[in-house]
Amino acid sequence: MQIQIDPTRLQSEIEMLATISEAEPPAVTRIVYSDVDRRARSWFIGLCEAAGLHSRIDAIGDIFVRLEGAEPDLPAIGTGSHIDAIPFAGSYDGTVGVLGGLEAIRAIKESGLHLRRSIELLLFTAEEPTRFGIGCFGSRLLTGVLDSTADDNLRDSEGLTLAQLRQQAGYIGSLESVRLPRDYYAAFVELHIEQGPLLERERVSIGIVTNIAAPAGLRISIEGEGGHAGAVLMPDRRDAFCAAAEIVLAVEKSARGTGAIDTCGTVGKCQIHPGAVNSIPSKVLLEVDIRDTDEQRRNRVLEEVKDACARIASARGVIIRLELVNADSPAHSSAGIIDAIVEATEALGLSYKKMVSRAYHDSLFMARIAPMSMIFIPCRGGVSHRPDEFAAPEDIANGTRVLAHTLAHLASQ
Ligand code: HGY
Ligand code: MN
Ligand code: MN
Ligand code: MN
Repeated sequence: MQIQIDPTRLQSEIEMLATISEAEPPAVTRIVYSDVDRRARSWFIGLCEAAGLHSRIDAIGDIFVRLEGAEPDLPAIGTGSHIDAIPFAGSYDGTVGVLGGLEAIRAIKESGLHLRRSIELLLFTAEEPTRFGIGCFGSRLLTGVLDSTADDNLRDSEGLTLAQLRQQAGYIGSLESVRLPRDYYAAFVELHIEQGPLLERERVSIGIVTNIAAPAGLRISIEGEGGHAGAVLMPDRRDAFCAAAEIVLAVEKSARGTGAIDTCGTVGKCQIHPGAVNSIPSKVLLEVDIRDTDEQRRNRVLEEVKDACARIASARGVIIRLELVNADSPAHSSAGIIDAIVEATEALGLSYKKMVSRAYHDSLFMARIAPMSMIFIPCRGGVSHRPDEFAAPEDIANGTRVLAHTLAHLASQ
């Protein structure tokens, strides 16, 4: 089954998409429901239309691009990823899966292959947590992990709700209409850069994901007592930022202390109030990301952080409040999908390794409604979420070929 992708076309589209950004190249900033996000989406729909592919958009902006099969009522084979990017990210996280997915579908269409099942590319409205503090809110709504209360509960840093933002972006309709039925897809396969160093280090072309680590998000607010940096003497202080600093180190200590390399703890966001150099911090807000391939081990870290906060609060006389934003279960790939990817990879004469994904992806949630796996390609130095993120054109082409052959194989069944 020979399917010819067009690597030059694909590469130029990846480079073009990278220019639709709020940040100066090579950095990419593209937050969901921002103007650049909207521009990127309409540019993408233009590509689909130019390829003669119909698309539909749901009530939060997820874009579905379908290549009809001979039996359109059968559950389709799904693929997809995201184009939203955290501030000062790179050009490849998510976009390889969206544009590689489009290239795979175009190549299958151009090959003249008539397949039983439809193949559907899904551009998830957002995968990154930047806007609402929770990752994958699109795929959570698509799979019922979040329900329609998200319309008012998800609120960004300016206090705008999901309902307001999606309507401003022109996405109307009820949130209930977003949820996909359980048998909507017969399989879901996502192409993504590894966001880790293993494939490059071991000179392996393709990663086949066996399981996706489970993320948990905490919001921790610390309330102390502010005051003049010169007037309030050290013994009289209840400095919220010093308490926060102890919490940050407690997160690191607990994540390092599980004895497992798969446990990660990060405090990636910190807001200090009032934020003046000569004023003692009275309030601090921390956002914490704790993840692990083992759910129990990850939950133990959550408990240890909670205990540390209680200790720090009483020792320092500050008030510490914890809000659990999310604590998701890990996802396991389906053996059948892994086999299909292995078969396509071997048929293309490429090397591969089975591996864990420590980054989370929309596939973490799609696994709840369809058998899933992921195809990884190497990224230079394992770097991601940085402007110097890089995937070689040959690796992107290899990943797209494997995806195309895997989708065609699954759609013929
Ligand atoms: O954080 C993650 O794992 C994903 O890149 N959003
Ligand atoms: Mn990312
Ligand atoms: Mn991603
Ligand atoms: Mn087979």
